[in-house]
Amino acid sequence: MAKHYHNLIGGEWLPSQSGQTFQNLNPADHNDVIGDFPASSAADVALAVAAAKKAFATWRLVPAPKRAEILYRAGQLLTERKEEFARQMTREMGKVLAETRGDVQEAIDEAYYVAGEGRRLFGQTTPSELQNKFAMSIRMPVGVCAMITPWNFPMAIPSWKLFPALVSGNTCVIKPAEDTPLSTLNLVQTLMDAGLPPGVVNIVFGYGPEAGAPLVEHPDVRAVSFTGSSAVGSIVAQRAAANFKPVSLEMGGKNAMIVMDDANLDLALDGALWGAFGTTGQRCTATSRILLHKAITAEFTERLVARVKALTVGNGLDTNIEVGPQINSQQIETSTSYCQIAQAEGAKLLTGGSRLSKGPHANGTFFAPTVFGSVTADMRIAREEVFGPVVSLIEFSTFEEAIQIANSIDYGLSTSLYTKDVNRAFTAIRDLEAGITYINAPTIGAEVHLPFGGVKQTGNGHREGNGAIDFYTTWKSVYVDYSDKLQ
Ligand code: TXE
Repeated sequence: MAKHYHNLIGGEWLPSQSGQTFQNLNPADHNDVIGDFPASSAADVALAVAAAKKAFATWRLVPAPKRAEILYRAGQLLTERKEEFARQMTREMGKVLAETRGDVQEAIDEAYYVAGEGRRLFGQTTPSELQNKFAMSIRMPVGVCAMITPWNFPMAIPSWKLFPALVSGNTCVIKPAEDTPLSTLNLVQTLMDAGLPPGVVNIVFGYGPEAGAPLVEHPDVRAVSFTGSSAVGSIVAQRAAANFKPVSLEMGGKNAMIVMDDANLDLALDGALWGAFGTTGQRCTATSRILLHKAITAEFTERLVARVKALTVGNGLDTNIEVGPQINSQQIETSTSYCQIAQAEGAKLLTGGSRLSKGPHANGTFFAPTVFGSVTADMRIAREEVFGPVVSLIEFSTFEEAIQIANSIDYGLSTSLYTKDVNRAFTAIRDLEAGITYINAPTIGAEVHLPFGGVKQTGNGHREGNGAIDFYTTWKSVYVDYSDKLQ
């Protein structure tokens, strides 16, 4: 019997106004139904925004250190519930248990980091031009904030958005991805259990065009934070701009790992496996291009393909499994289609390349870990985001050529260089066009207290990590004139 879940609006769990629902399935086993969730529409969004607006009147007056205490308590509760939530997340999202534990841990880290901000939220004092006049600027909350989130980090990403918004005195309406509603519900339920007052965070479940779009457009929503595809990000940005709302956009990546001829190849191979096949390649920071110096191409390729062939693919709850399913059949279609395009363009399929649908894979959306060799920088497989377990190997001759290839795409999120040459390492840090650069580690994300974001079509700035408070606050300039006369 499927469990029925409801929207959280003003502290009450409510079905959608229309009564419509959608089913959430385990991507590793479609016979396993996670539950039914409300398919919300503009009417539900309107109720949620009204509840958030009402709650803002009092939440903004709660002192920031007190707001922070609730987040700290939420961090403690998440720690107690980590294993339970990780297991539920693997069931609904598919990635292996070690990774879903990491996803919950990100939310815990964010809670403790942001709780500290409650005692900072620093403003500035500055000299005035006039005598006996005190000048300062203070941070103010922006009001009701909307969060639209994807399915690949279903607890971490909502926490990066909700927690800094809350400590800053805002109230929130979140619309999580339709593939992972339960993990976001678990996060918000924990906030409520930690003492968050009703209406301060509201959830509307449902599909993007029906529930996400009216949220972006609602006149009482003052800021919008979005993570997802570039196509939807562009729509969200335009709709938000039409209503003069600030918008934070975190979108795709086509992240390059450069392996020089002096690199520690054992380290680079481990990094390549984790970077390309962790989260089944469904990370915005996934290593999807490995740029190999011609002196090591043959050895690296042979060793990588052997390791990839040995990866175990299956249900992420089984601790022997290294790669879980893709989230849904749409993502399988995308991976399949890019594998066909790559071969048509002349790339060489070295392993994988198709859906796995027999035996233990029969009821889920599994894709074989895939490696393409002989890829050139102009091929679509080298330029466009696949968001699946598919990696391309591109050979280069010089360090300068590698940097040029790495930068030759429309995205700019995460990059990495494997070398022992300190001069090249620092040159790469300076010249790689990306929000994150790793030396001797794969293209992964950043810890919560560092800025997270990218350049070019990846997004519009570092508005997560330690840049988030800037997004969720606005400045007020304040003067106190103590001259008691006209100056
Ligand atoms: O993302 P969508 P999808 C990329 C990745 C993947 C592709 C598609 O390339 O293959 O996106 O994934 C909501 N107005 N990333 O389809 O559609 C939607 O309901 C308002 C990269 O899941 O962008 C969900 O909550 N909202 C990414 C969220 O937007 C709308 C992570 C993202 O959905 C909407 C995920 C609309 N018109 C996918 N349409 C990353 N950067 O990590 C949809 N949504």
